[in-house]
Amino acid sequence: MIKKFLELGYQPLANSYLLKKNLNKKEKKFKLEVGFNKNNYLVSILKTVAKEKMFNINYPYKSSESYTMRKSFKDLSKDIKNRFKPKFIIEIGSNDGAFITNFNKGSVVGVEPCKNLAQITKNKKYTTYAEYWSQELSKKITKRKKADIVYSANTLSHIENFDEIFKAINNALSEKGILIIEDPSLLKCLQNVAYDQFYCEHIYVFSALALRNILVKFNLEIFDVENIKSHGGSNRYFIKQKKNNSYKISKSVKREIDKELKFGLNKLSTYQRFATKVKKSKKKLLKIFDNLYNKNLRVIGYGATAKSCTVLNYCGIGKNYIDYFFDTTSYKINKFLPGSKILIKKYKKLNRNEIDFVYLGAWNFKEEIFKKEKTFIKKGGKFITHVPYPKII
Ligand code: JHZ
Repeated sequence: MIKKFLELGYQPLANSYLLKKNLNKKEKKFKLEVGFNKNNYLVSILKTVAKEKMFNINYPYKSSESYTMRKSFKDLSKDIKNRFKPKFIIEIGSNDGAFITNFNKGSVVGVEPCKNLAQITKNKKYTTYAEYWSQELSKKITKRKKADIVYSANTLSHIENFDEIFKAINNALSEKGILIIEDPSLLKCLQNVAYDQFYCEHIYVFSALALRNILVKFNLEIFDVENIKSHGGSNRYFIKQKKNNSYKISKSVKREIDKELKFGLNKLSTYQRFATKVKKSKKKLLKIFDNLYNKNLRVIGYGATAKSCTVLNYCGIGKNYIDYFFDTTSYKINKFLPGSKILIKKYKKLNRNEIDFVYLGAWNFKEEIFKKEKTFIKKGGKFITHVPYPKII
């Protein structure tokens, strides 16, 4: 039984950046509502959008755009090589290759339905299937050899059909093969009041509790979990087939689940409290923007993220408050954020003579951004964030 606990208004598709010529066209919007399943503790958005509308020939998000993520994938690749010594790896959602390019070409295969991204790794001669992950594809890829590791970062939370995903994974895994997935942590999302983790692409925000329940049906179990910093706090789950006795269940699994239970991720009331905090967060953020507007201060945004789409449209923040966004991603530059229609400009170092305040759309990369913008900060430039509560820093 799914209980709705959060309403985030009518939202456009988060990664559907607008061309100037389309600014006056009516955008397709959907009702963004989030619910809690009392039976398996899964948190999901209530209305989903067809995958073809989101992940197609022109996906604008590139994992390699930040140093933090490049380093995270590189470090993980080293760990995987040392700990598991895999001969064959499949990545589901290989994006622009931030993970697979750390391995030898013959030992890894990428699956990436967004054709513009798949082409990037194809050009580097990495075997890449520009298709959606499915049982059929899994059989095709593993016809000759099964995978020692199936890896997927920030992708399984984007796929609606668990049956198809996990049956395909079970087919792909070798006898001792394992699945490693990482996605934003629901616990962190709630602790940070990071309601912008909810948008069309994030069908689910997983807890270890919910994931454990879902995996049971597929004879899969979590044997290790790591809390990692990516995307404001994620979990990296190491998962094996039940019949695979090569790995002991680490204490980390119980520790994580106990933490989640202590916080109340198994109770609807926890989510209702979160929803109240979200409403307060909106009020507080608008107050900050109002104040800056009244003082005629120059405010821009940093990182035209998918997450920003939720915040800007839920709070009603537009060109009235933010002059433009800076972003490094070529696909986004000179386009406009969906809904709010704020222009995205090609990134250049923040200049204190031109800018007073900067809204952190990419708050999850705060450390990386602050390092880059040392001079701006030294000269009195300030940032605005809504995480964990709206404030100026
Ligand atoms: P970032 C996307 O979400 C969509 P977004 C997707 N659904 C998902 O799950 C996550 O990624 C993984 C820019 N930037 O990573 C680059 C700068 O301009 O928070 C990106 O456009 N300068 C698949 O969009 C954006 O910010 C910088 O210095 O919420 C970051 O997007 C840095 C560090 C980033 O994901």
